[in-house]
This record gives sequence, structure tokens and C-alpha cells, in this order.
Amino acid sequence: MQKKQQSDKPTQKDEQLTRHTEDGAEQFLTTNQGVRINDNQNSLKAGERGATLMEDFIFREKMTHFDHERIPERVVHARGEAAHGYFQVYESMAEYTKAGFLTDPSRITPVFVRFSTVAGSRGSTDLARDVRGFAVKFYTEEGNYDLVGNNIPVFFIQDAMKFPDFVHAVKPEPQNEIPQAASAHDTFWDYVSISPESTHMVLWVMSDRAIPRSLRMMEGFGVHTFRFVNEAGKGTFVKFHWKPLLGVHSVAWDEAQKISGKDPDFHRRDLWEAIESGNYPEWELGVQLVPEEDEHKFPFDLLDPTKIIPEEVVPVQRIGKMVLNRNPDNFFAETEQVAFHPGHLVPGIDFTNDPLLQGRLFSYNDTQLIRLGGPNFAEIPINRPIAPVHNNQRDGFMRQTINRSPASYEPNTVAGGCPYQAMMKQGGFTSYQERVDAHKVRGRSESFFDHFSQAALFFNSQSEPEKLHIINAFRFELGKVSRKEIRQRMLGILSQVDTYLAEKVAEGLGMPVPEVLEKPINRVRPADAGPDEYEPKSVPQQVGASAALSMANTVKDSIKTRKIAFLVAEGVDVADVSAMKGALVSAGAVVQVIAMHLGEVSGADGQALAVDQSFLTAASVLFDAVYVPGGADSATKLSTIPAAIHFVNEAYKHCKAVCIHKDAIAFLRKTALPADTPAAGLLTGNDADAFIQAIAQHRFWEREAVDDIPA
Ligand code: HDD
Repeated sequence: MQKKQQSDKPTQKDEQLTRHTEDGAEQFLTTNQGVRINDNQNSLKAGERGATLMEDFIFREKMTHFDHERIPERVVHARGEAAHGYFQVYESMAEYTKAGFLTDPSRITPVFVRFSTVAGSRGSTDLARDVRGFAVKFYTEEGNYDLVGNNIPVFFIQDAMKFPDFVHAVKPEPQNEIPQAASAHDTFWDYVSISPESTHMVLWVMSDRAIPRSLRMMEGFGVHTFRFVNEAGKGTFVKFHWKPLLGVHSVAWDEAQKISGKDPDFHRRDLWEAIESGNYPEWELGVQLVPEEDEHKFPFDLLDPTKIIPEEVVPVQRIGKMVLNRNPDNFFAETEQVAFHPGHLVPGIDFTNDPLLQGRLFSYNDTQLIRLGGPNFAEIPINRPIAPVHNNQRDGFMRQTINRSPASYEPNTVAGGCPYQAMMKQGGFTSYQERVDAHKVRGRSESFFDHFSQAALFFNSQSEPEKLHIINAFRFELGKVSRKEIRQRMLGILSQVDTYLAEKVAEGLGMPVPEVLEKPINRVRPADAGPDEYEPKSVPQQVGASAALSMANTVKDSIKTRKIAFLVAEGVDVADVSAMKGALVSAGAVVQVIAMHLGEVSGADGQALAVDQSFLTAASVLFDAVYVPGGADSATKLSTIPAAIHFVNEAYKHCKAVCIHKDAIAFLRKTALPADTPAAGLLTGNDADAFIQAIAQHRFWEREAVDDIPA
């Protein structure tokens, strides 16, 4: 049951951060030592035309700081954006976990969430075909808990040992650092074509999930199976999900590529603007719970991060809501310096032995040491817990805390034994007492060896347009691969997933599907087997298709925050513009008026209409729908503007809702849109309700069946 959420009251974390902020308003400019600066334009010189003096401490301080402003970008997930907010659980989950933020419905837990792409550098485009990072830091009363997930529920590899190789393969190639933020190159496809365990994830990455319409419209997943632990010490397996209240929506691939040029900050801007305008992004936290006794009841291993538990098999229970309601004050201080780590745990949640998760537990802390410059990064304001910190860790670069105690060791008597260890009942963290009885081996369980069944489950669950997009994505990506043998091997892998998929991709590549599957060079093997004894297995899954895997079944009941372009020229019917705009805005959409030039256009009745953007700065790919309002003169003028015709053609090609007032039928005839036959999502008239309903559908993908729009 959903409970009323809290307001915009500052959280405890907001208040803590405020103590570290400054804004310089009404203040003098000073050095870092607080000395007021009298001239910030000129260095100190030996004479007006003379050399700069070494003693110019003001110049030296300013320049030295500047020279040291950059820190290493994240080795993966370098490009990101973040926001503050809060989380609240609907009802106590105490039956399964003792985590305070999941058991007390009255608790407002502050969060900081960073979204990211994986492969690109800090300055790369938002619309890369890529996985999106979805990292949530919960500042709980018992310490920080980080849920460091992605928008795709599985991963490329099963063991963290493979992560550096995988990342080297997907990153730009080492000889020339090409391509930026793209997997469409030889080394990525070389790697995955010989690593069958990547197949399921590759299917997801070739799907529209990898090109979201908005960060606010994507799901999040913890990926691994984690463990809840209740007060009695009983464990329950748990998979985490974030379900966006606006539904899961994506753009078209042609559109994504164009957005990358028109506005490479598209997702970052969208998130920022939504929060600034009070349209706070919201997700429900979902959990799939599996009793420990059921661990082996699945046709896959719960510890294998390349597998999902279909929602039809274990339903997702929605247990709470997260709202993002505040943009950061400073990108570097907050978004860049935030340090996530799957090992940031609180009592009530624990790990499993998923070998990918186990390796992550080492990597994240290690990477922060180089990225943030030393072991005191937890003292950076954005990383500080709201729970008090007391321990005997001391010193190191940039230490902030002034520890007063005479003892920096424990046990001690000189400080009265403080700080004390906490017993379990006092909130002390104790690891889940899993029984382990095994040999030490370097190898993998055979229960991880089914690499294709869930890839097939994913493909079978897609709607026809989604399948087409996957096929086209493979054609695009493999089309950029220069080595024929890599394309060939990949077709072999696809033939193990779905014959139709392999054949359609092969057709696009002008190559046959190989009749005999070349044995993948997969070095994954059971500990006691030789390299040649490995064979992927195929295990029947519990369901053949899962509705939750298709975006066709997502929420389509709202046009909140959707951006609608109104194309106008002199002579436009201003009353019609106002009526349509009024209806769309009341339904939560954002309307922008686009004309040949900025300023104003005069309407048919002489009334002036303000213009938001010209055709020079606006592009159809930055909008969700288009309206061409009434006013015969305006429509006639638009018919002579190639940019206006292109705008509508392109919006239509990308399957968006298009509404053309009946006064503008002549303009419609100038476009490549069908003027005389009905087409899905193409409305003629000015019926606002019908237009709103069409926009809410997000896209009319069925239009792609007729690919005759030159845009
Ligand atoms: Fe990772 C960053 C998510 C596997 C090693 N990872 C990073 C971020 C996200 C993820 C969202 C960005 C955090 C931020 O915004 O600062 N990573 C995942 C998921 C994985 C995964 C969902 C699989 C389920 N990662 C993974 C493995 C390793 C790493 C197997 C290494 C063993 N990941 C890192 C890292 C990064 C990182 C190198 C780079 C920057 C950072 O940690 O802080 O340590």
C-alpha cells in the first residue's frame, strides 16, 4: 500500500552538506588564507613592462590550484550526473530484514543518486548505445548503504577476474583511442564473440534499453542476488529493482545518433530541468524475495549475474518510493567526488557468493584511492554518513577530522576503552553466518554454464518492433566491425539464441549464418576439467516469455514532462496556439514555440506570439511530439521552410505523435507524411484530448514497417 510521501523539507544530509557550502554573495574576494585581494587582473611585476615576481603569492596560489584541478575520471562510468532526494519504505520489511530504512515507514532516508554511461569519457555524449549506471547512496541512520546497479538486470561476465579484460575490449581501441563511447568496434565484438556468457547481456544492450528517452524513464537493477537478514538472523535472497513511475521509454537509434550532435547533454539536461521545474523523478523500489530453502529450485544459479529471475516466477513486490528533488550545488564537489561501493552495507543486508559481486567488493574501494587521492575520501562532504563516525583510523592525505582521543588503538585503557565495539543488539554489524564446506578451487560451477536460454527468453519476450530494433542494432554494430571472422563468429553465437535473429542479422551483413558453431574460445570451465572439455549447456527455463521484459507493456498513461514543439510562422492562429498549449501544459507537458527567428511572430489577428527557439537551435529529435497550429498564412509560410518540413518528417520517421491543424493540410502535403490515408499517431485537426492520448503512447513503432520518410 502506498503511503503519503514527505514534502521537500531538507533532509539530515542536506543540512549536513549546508555546513560545507559557500556562495560568495556580498563577500570580498580572498586568497585561500582569507586575505582580501585588491587586483585579480594583474600579476605583480618588476615595472609595468617587467617580469612577474616570484613573491607574487596571490598569483602563485591561484595558478597552482588551477594546475591541480583535475582528478582521474572513473575508469568506467566516467560520464554521469546526479541528484539528491529521499527514500521511504511503504510498510515494514522486518520479516525479512532488520535494515532500519526498510523497517520504519516513518523514516525519510536521504539519498544521492548518480546515473552514468559506462564506456565513454567524462565529456562523451549521453545518447551512446550503452548500459546506464544507476548508483544509489542511502544515508541511513545506521550508516551509508550503496546500491550500485545498472539499468540492465544482468552483466557481461560471471566472474570479476574477467572485468579488466572486458573493459579493455569495450573501451576505445588502444592504438588510436577510437571510437569514443561506442561498442561498435572490433575489440568489443571480438571479446563477446568468444565469451558466450556475455550473450544474454549483449541482447539487452542491442535492445532499446540501451538508448533511454530519459534517465527518469528507465528501470534500475541491483543485478546480483543479495541477502536480507532479519533480527533473528534468518536470511532471504533478494534481487533489487527500481521501477520508474513514468514507465520505461526509449528513443530510436537514428534519433539517438542525431541527439548526440544536437545536444550531447540531453539526459543530463533533462534530469536537471525536470528537478528545477518541480517534476521530481520517482521510482518504486521493488524486491524479488527467495527463501533460502528455494536456492536450488531454479534452472539457473542465483549466484550467476548473467541471469534474471523472471517476474512471472517470482513477482516483484514494490516496497517503497524514491524521489529526486534537489539538483547538486556543485558538480565536482558532489557528482564527481561521490564514491560508491557495493561493500557499503548496513545491518540487515548482506552479500552472496556471486563471483562478480565478490570481486567488486575489492575494486571500488581500491579505485577511490587513486581517483580521490587517498584513504580519507569518506570525509568528503558528499560521502560522509549522517551516522556518527568513530574509529582508530588516523592520518593520511587530506585528513579533516581532528581526533582528540589520546588513544588511536583498541582495546585501550587510556581512553576508557572507547570507542567501544557494538554488540549485535546495539547495532553492531555481523556477517551472515553462511556455512561453507568446500575445496579451494580456481574455476566455475557448472550451474553457470547455460549461456543462451535466457538470451532466447529475452528475445522471445520482445514485441515485433523491439525485435526489429535488436536486429538493426546488431547489423549496425557488426557492420562497423572490420574483421570478417568476428562478424562470422557473432552470427554463430546468435544462431544459438534464435534462428530468425541470426538469419536477419546475417542478411544485413551479407553473410551466411555458419552451419557449424565455431567452438567459442571460452576459458570458463569447471575446476577439474581441461580447456577442451567445456560445452555450454541448455537448460529449459520456467517461462518461454516474460511480459516484464518488453517495454511495449510499460506505463503509457501520462505526458508529464514531455516536450512538444509548435511550429509557427507569421499569421498563426494565436487563439489555437493558446488553447492547445493550455491543454498540453495542464496535462504536465512542456511546450516550445519554434519559428524562423527568435523574438515574436504576429498572429492572424495581429496578436504577437513569443518564440522560444528558432529552427536553427531546435531539432525534432529534442522533442516528443509536434503540433502545427491553425492559421492558413502560417501554414503556407511553413510550406516554404525546408527546416519546418524536415522537422515534421523526422518526428514522424521517429514514430512520434504529430498533429496538424486542418488549416495546415497544404503544409502536410509538402511533407513525406501520408496526407490522405490514416496513419497511427498522425492527427489532423486540433483535438487536444486525442493529441494527449497519442503523446502518452510515446511512439508508434508500427510506422517503421513503411520506411519511406527521407529524414
Ligand atoms: Fe562497477 C563504477 C555498476 C561490475 C568496478 N560500477 C560503477 C558505477 C556503477 C557500476 C553504477 C558508477 C558508480 C558511480 O556513479 O560513481 N559495476 C556496476 C554493476 C556491475 C558492475 C551493476 C555488475 C553487476 N564494476 C563491476 C565489476 C568491477 C567493477 C565486476 C570490478 C571488479 N565499477 C568498478 C570500478 C568503478 C565502477 C572500477 C569505476 C569508478 C568507481 O568504481 O567508483 O571500481
